[in-house]
Amino acid sequence: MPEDLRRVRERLLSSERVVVLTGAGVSAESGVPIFRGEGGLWRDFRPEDLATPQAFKRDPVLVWEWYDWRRERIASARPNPAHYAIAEIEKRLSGGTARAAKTGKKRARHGGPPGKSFTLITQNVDGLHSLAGSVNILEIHGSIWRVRCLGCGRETVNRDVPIKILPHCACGGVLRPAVVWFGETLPQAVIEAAFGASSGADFMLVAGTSGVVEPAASLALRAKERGAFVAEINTGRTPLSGMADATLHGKAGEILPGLL
Ligand code: BV8
Ligand code: ZN
Repeated sequence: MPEDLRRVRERLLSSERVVVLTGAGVSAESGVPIFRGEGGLWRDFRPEDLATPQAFKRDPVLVWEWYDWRRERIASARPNPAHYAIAEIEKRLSGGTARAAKTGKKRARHGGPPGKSFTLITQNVDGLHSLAGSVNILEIHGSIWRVRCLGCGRETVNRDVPIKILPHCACGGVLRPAVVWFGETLPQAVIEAAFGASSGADFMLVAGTSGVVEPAASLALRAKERGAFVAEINTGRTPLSGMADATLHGKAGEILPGLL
């Protein structure tokens, strides 16, 4: 086993408060297109051009065509070994939810024997982490399967593939994807939980993110500042690579199972 992988594995095994931060690279091997870099997202648009309230106001049909195309791709995607490995790490840290259920002891949401905790913070909106069995998840950019009415504000799950464009709410209002767009603040409670978990972590794994989007990228810096061991898994270098204690170069779906 390569030296750096062994080092990260040992560190993970001896850690109590583990946080994993994921980006689109973790879903790449499930066939879900990443945002930046080769195989980038859609026609010749940049996410910053489409994932904004201004873009939706200007051309809601174009933005819905983009989300409909992604929903279609995601609907036929399955979790890959990276998703399953992250779910397994959580299970081991929370003493295996199955065992917890057997002892009947009610474990706190974060599960885990006293002192041990696991939090998954994902920028991904595809829902593949929960499909793979992850439980304690903070979806900081929302979910592509939830929609919100611009009229009455109601938020519901909508899994129509394809979705009728332009979708409307029963109240007549236009529906938008319930995701966080550029220039929009992340839900206060979710971002507080994410910074709280990152501040208290003794180990953070950052996998498959280009580390350019804020405030997600700052979560890794926060963990590092507060003394966590930060390991990065990525096929390329990112602005976070310099501060990481270990950088595992390669595909998340191949490296993560090696950590178990
Ligand atoms: C906010 C929507 C407060 C959901 C997304 C100026 C004005 C206004 C704001 C800003 C500004 N300057 C900066 C900002 C902040 C802005 C921002 O960060 N801009 C960036 C572009 C500079 N952020 C915001 O606006 C955030 N809100 O700050 O509120 C505020 C409010 C007003 C004014 C100021 C501040 C909101 C951020 C959320 C934006 N929403 N998406 C959706 O449609 O999905 S972001 C979008 O990028 C996705 O959500 C995605 O999750 C996210 C990050 O991308 P990654 O996940 O990292 O994916 P990417 O393709 O980039 O990289 C993939 C990586 O994987 C690569 O490194 C690749 O090498 C690697 N890889 C590929 N294959 C594999 C792999 N690794 C391992 N294995 C593989 N197989
Ligand atoms: Zn409505």
